[in-house]
Amino acid sequence: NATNSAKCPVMSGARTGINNETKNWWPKSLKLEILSQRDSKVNPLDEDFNYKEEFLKLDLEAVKSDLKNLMTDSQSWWPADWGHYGGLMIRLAWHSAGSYRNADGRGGSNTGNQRFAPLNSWPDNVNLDKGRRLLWPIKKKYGNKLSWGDLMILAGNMAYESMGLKTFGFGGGRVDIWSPEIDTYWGSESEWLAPSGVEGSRYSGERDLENPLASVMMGLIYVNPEGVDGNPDPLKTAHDMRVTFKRMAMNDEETAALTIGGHTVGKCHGNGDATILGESPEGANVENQGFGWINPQGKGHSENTVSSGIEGAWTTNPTKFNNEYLDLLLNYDWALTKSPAGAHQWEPTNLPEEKKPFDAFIPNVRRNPIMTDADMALKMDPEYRKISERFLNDFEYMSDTFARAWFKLTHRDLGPKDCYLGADVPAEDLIWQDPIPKNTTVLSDAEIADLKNQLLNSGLTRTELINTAWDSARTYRGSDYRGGANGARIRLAPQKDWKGNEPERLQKVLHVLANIKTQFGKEVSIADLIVLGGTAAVEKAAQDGGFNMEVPFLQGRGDATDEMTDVESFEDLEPIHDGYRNFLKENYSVNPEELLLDRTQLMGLTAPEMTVLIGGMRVLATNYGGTKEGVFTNNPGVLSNDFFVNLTDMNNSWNPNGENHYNIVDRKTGATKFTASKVDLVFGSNSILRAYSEVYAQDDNKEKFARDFIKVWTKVMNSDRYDLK
Ligand code: HEB
Repeated sequence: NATNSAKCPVMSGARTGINNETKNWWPKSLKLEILSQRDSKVNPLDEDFNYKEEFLKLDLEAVKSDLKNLMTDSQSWWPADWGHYGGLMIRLAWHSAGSYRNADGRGGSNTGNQRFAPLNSWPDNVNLDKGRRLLWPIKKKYGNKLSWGDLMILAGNMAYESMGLKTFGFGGGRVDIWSPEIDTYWGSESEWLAPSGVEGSRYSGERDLENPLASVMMGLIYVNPEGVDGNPDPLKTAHDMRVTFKRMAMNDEETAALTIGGHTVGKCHGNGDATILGESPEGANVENQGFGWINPQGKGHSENTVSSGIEGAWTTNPTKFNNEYLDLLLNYDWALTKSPAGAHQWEPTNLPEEKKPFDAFIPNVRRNPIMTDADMALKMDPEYRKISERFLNDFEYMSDTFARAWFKLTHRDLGPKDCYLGADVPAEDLIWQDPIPKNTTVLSDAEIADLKNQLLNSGLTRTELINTAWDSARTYRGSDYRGGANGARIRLAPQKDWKGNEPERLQKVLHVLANIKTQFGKEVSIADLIVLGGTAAVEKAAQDGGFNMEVPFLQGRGDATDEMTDVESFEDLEPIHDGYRNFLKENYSVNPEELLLDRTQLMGLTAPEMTVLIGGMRVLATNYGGTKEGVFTNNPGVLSNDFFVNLTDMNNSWNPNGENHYNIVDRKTGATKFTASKVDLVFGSNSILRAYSEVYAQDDNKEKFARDFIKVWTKVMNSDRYDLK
């Protein structure tokens, strides 16, 4: 009967739209799940699947030729403008790469994250779902050998090649993720495209954009095409462009080249009412099958397409890579108008009829070209103007600058060149790839043992050796595979002067290492000596703790030079906090334990790994400046599970004593035994971390603790060894 069939079946865990998860009851509980988002259980590929091996089996030339054919193979469900999908494919690639930001290395094209929310449904990504669906037959054909991440970028490249640009090259190697990223902060506004000034706005002061954000609004890739907060003013837009492109380490020339080269092809879409488009892909009904923004007007596509709301092409021949964009922009006058969708755009007032582009679908009808406020910025802003004029007068220079900037944009987050795959990888080394010279020396076991002895007997303390190794390795981030111990850039500016690296101690250690290097009979890199020093010291600390364990050492690191180092873009890698050494450069509005979590996620460690690493680092007395917080042991410098034993001991009480400072007090005697920071105590207060701490405090797990610590230490030291992977 009706009542019965309407009854809700029991399905507890799978119910959507219910807002009472633990996080909602207790918003302060730590977001530990960012450390397990890449769990193998969400990955449908075989456990031993290796993308690198698969990609190398790919017939890249065949894919490229299929992609070129696809460009002009117009499909009835989403016909191509002027019979060429190039513009759409380039915008797809650009938006896939353009979410990258240099501050934390997150975003970008290296994960294929555009398949998932929120990016698949960002207002700025409107109708890119069509682009990915057009690529599906190619993805289906080449399967595991070609990731979505690689396919989207390669499609952009082939679009350019088929329209006449000689691209700079292509490196494969982007490994797809299988669930949305939950570690990336995209801003705290709760409204799409919220203007500045609203609750949670990313702007403060005189238009200071919150770090690490690299776009001006929630749901945009960079700047608002209609002007700051939708108010046209090319000079103000120029400011926003400069700031946002800088956030991904692009200078003025690169920014101008990218925008010019980008808008040399394709068009904007706004021939209709933008307010009546359907839901975005993530919010749409099942029958839409992941398609969003269904357009109920006219054909719903072709000449009725509505995407950004701006309408028109920038150039006379929008399927050709040429210099028409700058000819039109600089040599003619432009006035502010509105598109059929009501969006602000600029149109020429004195352009001869024959320079107007044809309609993308209706034969023999010419339309006014358009410029967005961002395009006008390249004409009105004095700095951009100089660059634009140089490009107008030297198309070859413009093409080369663009090709290089496009390569940087699309490969910025792929890591060092060791990570690039395929026959189209350009031979030239580029400074933003953080090049490291190859080290071809091979040291024998005896030579390594000899060096270890020298390091341990050099007069340096265990702590000095361990901290130097740790500091050189901790800059590693799995978001864009930058940083790490290889290259020994800790010797160079800007790293040698970072407060967190304790410059004085660092110089002292480097001096001793340099002497060992000079006196050693064979070529050995400082990068290897730094890591070997830490490794030897950890091994000694383990032995003193009664654990006869070897700490593995992988040789072969090279030493980079100043000429190979892009100082400015390295500044973003400065550790302004490091929970592993109980270090905070300043007091931040974010909790120290949240900062630890963020760093841990970037380093690619799990929550149990974070736990054992903290416990080990504390008893090894590695705190910044030699402070005593969290050093819950009477034998500092000796590897033991004392941190966990004392943390979980109910004979102690934990008393706040100033900001981020606690006393560990003996309940019976009232004596203060140890002191602690919030980072230390969270391992006893957070219920999940406490569960891990208990594992390492257990009497039967003393040896497991030492083993696990050594394993994670080794993982951190080698996380950037792409030359071996
Ligand atoms: Fe861009 C399109 C904006 C940059 C490339 N763009 C577009 C549009 C807009 C824009 C609004 C329209 C969309 C539709 O469809 O509607 N952009 C912009 C801005 C910026 C840019 C604001 C910043 C400045 N782009 C850019 C870059 C690139 C590009 C960088 C590359 C390189 N775009 C592009 C293309 C297109 C566009 C290709 C076309 C698409 C089609 O055709 O579909």
